[in-house]
Amino acid sequence: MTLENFRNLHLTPEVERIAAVLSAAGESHRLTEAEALTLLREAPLALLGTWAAARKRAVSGDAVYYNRNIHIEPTNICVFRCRFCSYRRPAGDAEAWYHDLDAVERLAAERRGEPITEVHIVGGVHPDHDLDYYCEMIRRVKRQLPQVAVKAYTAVELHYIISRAGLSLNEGLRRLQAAGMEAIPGGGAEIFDPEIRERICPEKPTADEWLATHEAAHGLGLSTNCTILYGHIETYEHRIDHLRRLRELQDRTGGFDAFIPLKYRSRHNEMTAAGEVSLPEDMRMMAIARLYLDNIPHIKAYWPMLGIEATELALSFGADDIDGTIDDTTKIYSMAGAEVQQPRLSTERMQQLVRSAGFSPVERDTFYRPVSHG
Ligand code: V47
Ligand code: SF4
Repeated sequence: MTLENFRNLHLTPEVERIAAVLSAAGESHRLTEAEALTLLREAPLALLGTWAAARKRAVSGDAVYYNRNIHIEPTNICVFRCRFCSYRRPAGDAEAWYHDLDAVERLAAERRGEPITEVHIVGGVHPDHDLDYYCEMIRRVKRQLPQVAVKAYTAVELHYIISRAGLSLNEGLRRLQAAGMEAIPGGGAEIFDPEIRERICPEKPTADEWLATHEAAHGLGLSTNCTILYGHIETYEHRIDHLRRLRELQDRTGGFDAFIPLKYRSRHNEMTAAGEVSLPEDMRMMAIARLYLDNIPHIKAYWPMLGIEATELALSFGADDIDGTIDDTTKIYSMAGAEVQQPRLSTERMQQLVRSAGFSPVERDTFYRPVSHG
């Protein structure tokens, strides 16, 4: 990419300097935090899109990944009270739900014979269960669906369960892995900055605890994802600080498969007054993630949260993954006011979405291996 390409864009002097560095050094220049911050603040959207899309092509070529998955959300009863959460309910509330182990196993059994490759288990952090219960839940899902990969429990749930068991993270994760857990979703990261974290989710495990949980998982060879919850009361500095901590951990372990920028959705929670950021702002975040997180291979545009049209657009801003078919099995975003109220996409619709953005759809499993059903 030469600077010539951007001659007719109005660049601030600092963006122009970064553009010169990037066009001279290309892939070999690693954005500093200060540069990432400047780009997030000042770079024209067209420039961010061009760079991020070029970086995406260098990493995954034409491919955009999707999978066939379902979510199981065993409960929305939770010991924590995150202020951005529209999903949690206190025990006894009319809108609280709880599926015991038999019910979870039935939910899995209903899917027998379907070509799904992943079950994503996530939910509230229930006060009453021990580590054996969570191990048993994984075993029961695997008993019904032996072919799927179980991606289970955020670092927040894991940290809580394992510390209550009085075990080290390593030992607790090892037991869950032995029960059949193969991957860990990226939730619970929110914003690492301690002041913002204290204001939006004061009771949750700290940033260091979240990072330590993923580091221990990487040490055991578990695949994990990472996220940010952006677009509420945080500043651009907080976002870049968050990405820095993820990039540093990834430099040490290489264990993150994908980064998922989660847009804060503002309905029906205590932070409604924060509002929601605009579509261009979502695309800036997507592009900066692709450019700054040069060591995380996949950037996921999570369609139930972004909406289908924004997801298609995100593929021109560095995303190379759109998550899965889901089949109306998650409520986290619909309860927070996302446009998609019954998240379900056919594989044909996913492929069409990817093609109309100019890419080639590739069905993947949890570990980004191509899947063919022939
Ligand atoms: O940690 C909760 C977020 C996360 C809201 O790893 C909200 O593949 C926006 O992490 N507005 C859980 N976001 C979901 C999650 C996830 C989803 C899909 C794929 C993967 C993956 C991980 O949902 C929570 C929190 O950050 N969340 N409330 C809200 N109002
Ligand atoms: Fe509980 Fe998760 Fe909601 Fe926080 S975001 S209150 S941990 S369900």
